[in-house]
Amino acid sequence: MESLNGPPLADSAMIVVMGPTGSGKSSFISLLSDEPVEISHRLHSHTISTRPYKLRDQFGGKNVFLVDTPGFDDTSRPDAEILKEISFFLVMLHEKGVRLAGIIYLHRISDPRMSGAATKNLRIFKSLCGEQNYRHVVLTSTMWSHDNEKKAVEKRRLEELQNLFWADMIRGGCLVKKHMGDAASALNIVRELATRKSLPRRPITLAIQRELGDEGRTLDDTAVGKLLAQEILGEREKTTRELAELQLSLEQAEQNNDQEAASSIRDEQEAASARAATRVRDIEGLGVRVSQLADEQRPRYHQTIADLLHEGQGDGEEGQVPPSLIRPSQNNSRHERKSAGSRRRPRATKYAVSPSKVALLTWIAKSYR
Ligand SMILES: Nc1nc2c(ncn2[C@@H]2O[C@H](COP(=O)(O)OP(=O)(O)OP(=O)(O)O)[C@@H](O)[C@H]2O)c(=O)[nH]1
Ligand SMILES: [Mg+2]
Repeated sequence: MESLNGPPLADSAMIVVMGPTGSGKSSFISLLSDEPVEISHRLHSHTISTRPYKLRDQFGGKNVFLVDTPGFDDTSRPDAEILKEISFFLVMLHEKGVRLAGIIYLHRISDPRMSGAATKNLRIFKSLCGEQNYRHVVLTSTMWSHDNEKKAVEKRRLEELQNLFWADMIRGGCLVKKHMGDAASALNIVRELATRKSLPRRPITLAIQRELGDEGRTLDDTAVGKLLAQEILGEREKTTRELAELQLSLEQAEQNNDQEAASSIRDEQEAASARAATRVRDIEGLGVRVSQLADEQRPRYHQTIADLLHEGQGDGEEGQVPPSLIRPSQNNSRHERKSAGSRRRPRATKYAVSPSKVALLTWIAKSYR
């Protein structure tokens, strides 16, 4: 393992925040961090959205970072891409000996039933985490109503979650907590994992960190990779059935000489074929080791770091980012245009770097050269 120089991580702990899209991960983090957190802001897929945020409070003299992650089943990005991004980040933390204090898994209690997306996110989370780490997980319900009648329904929903969907995880040691939407409630949940008393003596090793990092497996040979490949295959079979049905409809429309219907069916066929092809590529893309993942992820880290610096998300501390990592992107024309006519020194010449984020991302991007 490398020594912890550069970012102030030697005496820090990370808590990863996971959960379906829209479960309130970024909002939860924003209650406890002074750094700007993107909430419901669609990040371009060429930047990374697994990002650490330093909390304003310390716990037993330790800095604590909450790591925001994208949810699976995001309509704008394939699950395989999201898994690669999260896995790489987690494995890098492990390789560098950064202490992981636990995981907060969020679930929207206002949802009337356990949707396909919620079930998928939970399954993926369990495989990525591994049962041996359940005692470092806080299952957290979010978005509780203030109305008493609705709250009573939500309480029954929580009981059902505990008795059914979360039962095995609770047996394995997961804690269950309610997040009431305010900072005090969020802090209470973080405290469960971050206080000196509750910090595990040795850093936790998640299943994905062991399999991909320590055992050097390819992502498709990890528990979570296998699970995701199965999910993608299931979706592909659905698309294949859809294509067969569309073909029958097309033949029918042609027999009836209905040109308009035939043309719209052909469009649907084209879209479905493209979806099927993407799924094949997603499965093939999972056959990577961590060094290949690093090659894939590094350009996106460079892009994110450049974006953060240009957006001025630094907290005013002077740069620790090697200039080699600040690669002006092709999309930086907006910034370049802005600074071209200005007398002010362009930001990129004197970095206002947030050590808690930019330096950490830089540090991760430098791995596996
Ligand atoms: N009522 C209520 N709304 C919330 C709460 N937390 C978040 N929201 C809202 O729910 C929406 C989604 O919240 P986010 O924090 O962006 O959720 P996320 O899990 O980060 O979503 P992704 O980044 O898309 O995966 C936003 O409109 C928030 O304002 C909460 O505790 N109560
Ligand atoms: Mg978010």
